[in-house]
Amino acid sequence: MGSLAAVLRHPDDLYPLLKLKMASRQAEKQIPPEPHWAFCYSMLHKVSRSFALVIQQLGTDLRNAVCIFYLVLRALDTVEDDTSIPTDVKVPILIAFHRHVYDREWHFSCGTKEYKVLMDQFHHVSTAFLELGKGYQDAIEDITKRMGAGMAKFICKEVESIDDYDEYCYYVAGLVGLGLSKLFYASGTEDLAPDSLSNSMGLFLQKTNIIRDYLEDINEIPKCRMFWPREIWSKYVNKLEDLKYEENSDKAVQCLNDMVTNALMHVEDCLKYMSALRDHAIFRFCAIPQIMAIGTLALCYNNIEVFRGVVKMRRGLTAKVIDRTNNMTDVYLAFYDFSNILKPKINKNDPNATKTLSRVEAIQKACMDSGVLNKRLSYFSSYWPLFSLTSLPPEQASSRITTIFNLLPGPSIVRPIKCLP
Ligand code: D61
Ligand code: MG
Repeated sequence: MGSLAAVLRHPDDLYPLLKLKMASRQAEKQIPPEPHWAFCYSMLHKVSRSFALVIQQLGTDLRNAVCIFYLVLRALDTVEDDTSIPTDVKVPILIAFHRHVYDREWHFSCGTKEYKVLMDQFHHVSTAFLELGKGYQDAIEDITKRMGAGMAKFICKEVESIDDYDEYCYYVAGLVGLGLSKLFYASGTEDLAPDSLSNSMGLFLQKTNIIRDYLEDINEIPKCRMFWPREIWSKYVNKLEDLKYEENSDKAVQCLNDMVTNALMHVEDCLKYMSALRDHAIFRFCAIPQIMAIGTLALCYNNIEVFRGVVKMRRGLTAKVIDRTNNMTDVYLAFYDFSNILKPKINKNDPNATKTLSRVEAIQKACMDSGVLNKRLSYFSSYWPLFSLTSLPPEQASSRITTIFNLLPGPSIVRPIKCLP
C-alpha cells in the first residue's frame, strides 16, 4: 500500500509518522564530524533504521559502544548470510572475526548493497572500536568470538531439534542480549541482568524474525537457508519448502502456529528483564523491539501470507510504538493488547490450540498481575479513536470495550479488543 493511501486509511498514524521523520532527520544531522564515526553512524542508519533510532537516544558513551557492537555483529552476520562464500573460506573468517576488529588493515569483501559498503570499509568500524573504553572492547570481543564460533558450528549443521533451534538462536541473538546487558552494566546505570533473561530477550526477537522471514530464507540464492527446526515442521510436511506450496496451505498454517507458540514461551522472561531496567533511554531501546516482535507474531499467527510474501507491521503502527513506549505500563498494555489480537485467531481445530491459548493466557496473566493495567484503557486507546462500543461474549465480559478497526495491515480486520476493566 502506498504511503499516502496508508495514511488516509489510518489518519491517526500521521502525527507519530511525522514525529518519527523529524527524529530521524535530527539524528542524521547529529552525525559526528570524525570520518570513522560519521561512517559508523551513517552505516547504522542505512542497515537498521529501527535499531538506529533507539540506539541514537542512548547517552554518548553507551551509544558509541552499542553502535560499534551492532556494526561488528552485522558485519559478522553478513559473512554468515552470504551463501555464495564457500564453507572452507567462510568458517575460518567467522572463527577469527573477533581478532579482525583490532586490525585496521583487515577487510573481506562480501554481501550486497549497503552491507558490501560496510564490509569494504570495515576499517572505519575497527578504528572506532579501538577508541572505545577497554570494558566495552572486551565485552564486544568476547561476544563476537562466541557468536562467530557458534555460527561456524551451524554452517555445517542443520537445525534439527528444538534444542538446536534454541542453541542457534542463542549464538546469533541470545549472545547479543548477554553482551548488551554487560554494556548497560559497564555504563554504570543498570544492574547486571541474569544471563537466562538476557538470552530470552534475544531469542524472542530472533525467533520472530525467523518465522516472519520463512519465504525470504527459503528462496535465498544461490542456496536456501533453513532455520525452522525439523522437529517442528516434520509433523506437517516432508520437506521444509513444501510449506510454500498452495496445496499444503492448511499444514503450513498449522506449522506456523506451532512456531509462534514456541516463540511465545520467552515472553514472561522478557517482561521480567524489562521490568528491572532503570534508565529511560535503555528501557526504550529494549522495549520497542520487543513490542514490535509481539505485534509481528500477532500479525503472523494463522496467516498464510507468511508463505506468500512479506508480512510486516504498518510503518505508521511502528511509529506509534516508538512514540508511545515509555514505561512498563505501556509494555504490559502492548503485550496484553497484542495477545488479545492473537487470541481470537486461535482455531479450536488447530493441533496446538490448547497450548497456544494457555501461552496467551499466561502472558495476559503476567500483564494483569503487574497491577498497573486497570489504570489505563488500552495501549492503543490513547491514540486509537473509539470507533464504536460493542459487546463481548460473556466469558470476556468487561466494563469497557473498544472495537479497533484495521489495526493490522492488509484486508480490514475488525475485531473486538477487550479493554481493561
Ligand atoms: C535488548 C535490545 C535489543 C536486543 C536485545 C535486547 C537482545 C538481542 C538483540 C537485540 C539481538 C536481536 C537480533 C534479532 C534480529 N536478528 C538479526 O539481525 C539476525 O542476525 C543475527 C546476528 C547479528 C546480530 C546483530 C545485532 C542485531 C541487533 C542488535 C545488535 C546486533 C547489537 C545491538 C543492538 C541490537 C538476522 O539478520 C538478518 C535480518 O534479520 O535481516 C539473521 O541473519 O538471522
Ligand atoms: Mg545471519
